[in-house]
Amino acid sequence: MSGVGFTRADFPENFVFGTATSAYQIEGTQFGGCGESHWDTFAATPGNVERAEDGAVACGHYNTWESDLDLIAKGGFDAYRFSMNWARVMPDGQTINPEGLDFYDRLVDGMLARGIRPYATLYHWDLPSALADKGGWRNRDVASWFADYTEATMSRIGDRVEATATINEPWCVAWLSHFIGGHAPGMRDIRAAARAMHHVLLAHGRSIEVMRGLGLSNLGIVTNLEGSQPVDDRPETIAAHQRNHALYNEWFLSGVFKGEYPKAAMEGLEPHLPQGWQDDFPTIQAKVDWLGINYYTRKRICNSGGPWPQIGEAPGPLEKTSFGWEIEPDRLRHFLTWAASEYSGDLPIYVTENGMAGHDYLLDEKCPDPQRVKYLRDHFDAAKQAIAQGVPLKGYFVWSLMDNYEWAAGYDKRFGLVHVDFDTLARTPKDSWYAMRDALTG
Ligand code: PNW
Repeated sequence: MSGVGFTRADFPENFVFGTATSAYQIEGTQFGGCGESHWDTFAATPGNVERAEDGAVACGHYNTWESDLDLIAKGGFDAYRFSMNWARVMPDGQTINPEGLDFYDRLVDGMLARGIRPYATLYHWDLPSALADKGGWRNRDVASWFADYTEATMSRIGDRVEATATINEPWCVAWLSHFIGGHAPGMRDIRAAARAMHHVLLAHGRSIEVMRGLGLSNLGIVTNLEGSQPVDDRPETIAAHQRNHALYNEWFLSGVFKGEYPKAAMEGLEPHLPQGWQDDFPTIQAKVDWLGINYYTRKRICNSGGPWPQIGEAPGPLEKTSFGWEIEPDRLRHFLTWAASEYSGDLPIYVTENGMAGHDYLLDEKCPDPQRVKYLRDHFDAAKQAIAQGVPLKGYFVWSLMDNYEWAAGYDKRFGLVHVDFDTLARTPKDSWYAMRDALTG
């Protein structure tokens, strides 16, 4: 089988095929009166990001959005998942930058003009520095700040978007950023992490309430699920795996859909949760209309021997991407069936991100990326199997439209269907873009 191995006929009618990006990773914060976010300061601190690269220019999408939207339309995609940069909309975290809202307004209209359905994400990690300075996700007030930002943004574009997600990947926002220290603000502090784990869900709930108040519908949240595979069956290995699975995969789904936090994570987090946390569940459980799942890989978990949560990682035997992430397509099928049966029931589910980083380079003005084509073939196949097993999967967004700022890894981890030359900002569709186009327009 060549190409991505499917046609539209292999999926239910009206299945949404899309591609995704996020604001900070592509727009360029030096354009359009964008304010400073904690990612700018994090990137400026040596040791945090490869080559200290930042999103000042990124793909320059702020200026090239029209031709970038053309690439989505010509690729045959039905939908585009994008995010708004909070610091572009509110540079000081409070005052609206009209130029910022105008940009997203044009962008949404540009999608509609091309027949592309807009799937908006409110928070893909660009917290204004002014709010980070006040404690950011550690401060309970973040829920009110996020509610105000939601209101400002959605009262402007909400009438034209197809669907809206509040938070992208709460695990990254809370745990990766405040306990592991891998993303902004780069903290390694259990108390900060516990507070962020709770406040990110409170902010999500408040945001949903605000959007309901505006009369908007089709609202959801995007969680990232990662395979947690114990390296052996020793009790301490299994316990480390259970803590990892609870912190990574269960915490947010359990909060939103069950109004409780998983026991295996509570052991270490409960003493650090903000006072009165139990009373917030009615807000956290605000009804959502769909669930987004980002899936990339699995990790093999061992006991680190260190302090709680004792989560260690061991190298695995599966084929890897250029990020060193193991490729395990069947885990996507597993997570889709698991999320539906344990949490979201009949609610529509979307794969809001899936894709891989490659060492992609141009060769005679082409960009061959056979590993990505196969990756997509195998993961779309897994999605198809999940549907056959009864999962109400309604759409699938490939991460990413184009190579972009891959956070702490900077610019050399290339996830795009379209190659970007970061010196000239020239775009070149990769073989995977052509393969998707052939599948979607064939
Ligand atoms: C997701 N981890 O990030 C994000 O939503 C994207 O912005 C990003 O480009 C994409 O996946 C690829 O990385 C993650 O360390 C970043 O486990 C890091 C992790 C998980 C997801």
